[in-house]
Amino acid sequence: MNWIEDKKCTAEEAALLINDGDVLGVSGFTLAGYPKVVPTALAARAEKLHAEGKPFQVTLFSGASTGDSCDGALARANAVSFRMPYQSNPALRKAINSGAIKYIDAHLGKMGYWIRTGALPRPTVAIIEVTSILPDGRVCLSTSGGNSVTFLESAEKVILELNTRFGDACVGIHDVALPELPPHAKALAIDAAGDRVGETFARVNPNRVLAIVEQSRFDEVTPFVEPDEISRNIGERILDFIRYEENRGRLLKGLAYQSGVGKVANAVLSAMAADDRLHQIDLYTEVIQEAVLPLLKNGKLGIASGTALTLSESTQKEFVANAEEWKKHLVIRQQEVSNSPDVIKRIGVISMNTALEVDIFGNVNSSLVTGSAMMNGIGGSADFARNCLLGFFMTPSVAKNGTISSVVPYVSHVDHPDHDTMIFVTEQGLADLRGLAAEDRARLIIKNCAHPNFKEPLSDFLEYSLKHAKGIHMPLAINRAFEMHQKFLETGSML
Ligand code: 0RQ
Repeated sequence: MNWIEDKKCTAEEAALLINDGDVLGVSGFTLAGYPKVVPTALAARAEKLHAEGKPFQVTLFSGASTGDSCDGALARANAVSFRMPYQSNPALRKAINSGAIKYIDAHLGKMGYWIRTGALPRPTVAIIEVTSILPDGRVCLSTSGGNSVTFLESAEKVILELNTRFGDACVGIHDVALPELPPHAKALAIDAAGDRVGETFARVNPNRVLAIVEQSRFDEVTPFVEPDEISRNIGERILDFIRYEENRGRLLKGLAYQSGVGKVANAVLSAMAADDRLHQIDLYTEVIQEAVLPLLKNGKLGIASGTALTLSESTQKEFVANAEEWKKHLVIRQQEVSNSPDVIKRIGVISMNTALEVDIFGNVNSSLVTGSAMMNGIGGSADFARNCLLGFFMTPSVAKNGTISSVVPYVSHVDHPDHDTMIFVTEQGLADLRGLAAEDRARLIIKNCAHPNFKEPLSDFLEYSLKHAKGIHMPLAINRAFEMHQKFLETGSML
């Protein structure tokens, strides 16, 4: 019998190989390509041990968010002590915000690099979803690249989940390569979204593979929601602006696009697919999400390069049926490459990310509600925002039925400082902040982006700050900077 057959076992048997205090490195990125049965079995094991009064918790590293059968199951079982670097699962989020799980939100392009350079511990156990295993140790990763190669190379023990649901659909989609490490690392030769520099398969040392667990499950991704009117409005404003810049000769042709996660980001791509004046585009992005498909089906997609193929279940079935055709347009990379500052800069990317709130001076908060409650995390948004050629941050002007203004005097947490932001867009309008000093930025953001219900308190704050701030270079009166947030905390509304 070859080693592959030899190592096949059940999820429960594989879970027994994991010990209290282990550092797990799991595949998966924005609900694509994560292990689906071993984490659930591990959660059951943790619950049993807890019932016997025994401790059992692990550190959980991933590419980004994983599905409920991983992040959710482990969080509900109180089996995670520490999580990194991005999540979106409600049970996990609740545990993070209650203090039960320690969490570090990190730039997604840096996570693997930190492990490879020793800033973070190497995983003791890697649990990686693959769609095929070859006798020589080559494996085909499934629907995401994430940090899987880093985990496969650095973990002492490897557990493979062999997902048979995708057949050969993922073979040929991956470009498996990692950047060289300093000093004197050579640049990756990726100058266009479709350039390939690596191999189709990842590699694992068979001696370190302790278990292979078969399963046949699609990624648990919620169905695609058609964009609402506000999201469509924001998408159209971005497209209008891009066209305006191109007509003025201020925007180079041939740039690739990056689009963040969420319903607004989806709407922008949908608007692009429906726009007759938009010709073929490439994406050099992080998450290749459902909204990319209309572009593909309309013949408008050149190449979409990313680190995750995040599709609803019905679209995953379509992918399997049409894989040979779709794969001509898709490349999945490791996240150190999809989010590489060097590559993003050289390709030239138009970046579009979502904010929870923006302030009148140009800072952006994408992750922490009222500065303390974690939503998902910064994700890869800063990898792109700082290194793109043209960058948009978009948000509806109000949240929670109009009771919260997304434009505030000062953000309650800074993910993207004013040095890294360029253009803000809400359904009210667009503010091009490039080349504007602080007071001018503030006036433009209030005028163009704030909801009419909040223009007055924002202007009032600015005028007060211009009189009372210590320095007028940045007219920020600290004593009133969080007045709107404070009102929300006290009354449940900023109105
Ligand atoms: O909550 O669902 O309970 O109503 O936040 O907001 O408007 O549904 O928007 O789905 O586009 O998500 C920033 C979270 C936006 C996301 C964020 C509430 C609002 C709602 C979601 P409800 P919407 P979206 C690539 C790039 C960071 C990472 C990133 C995100 C919920 O896009 O996580 O961009 N981005 N990565 O009601 C309180 C405010 C609020 C607010 C909105 N000011 N205060 N609640 N909400 N504004 C991907 C990766 O890196 C992996």
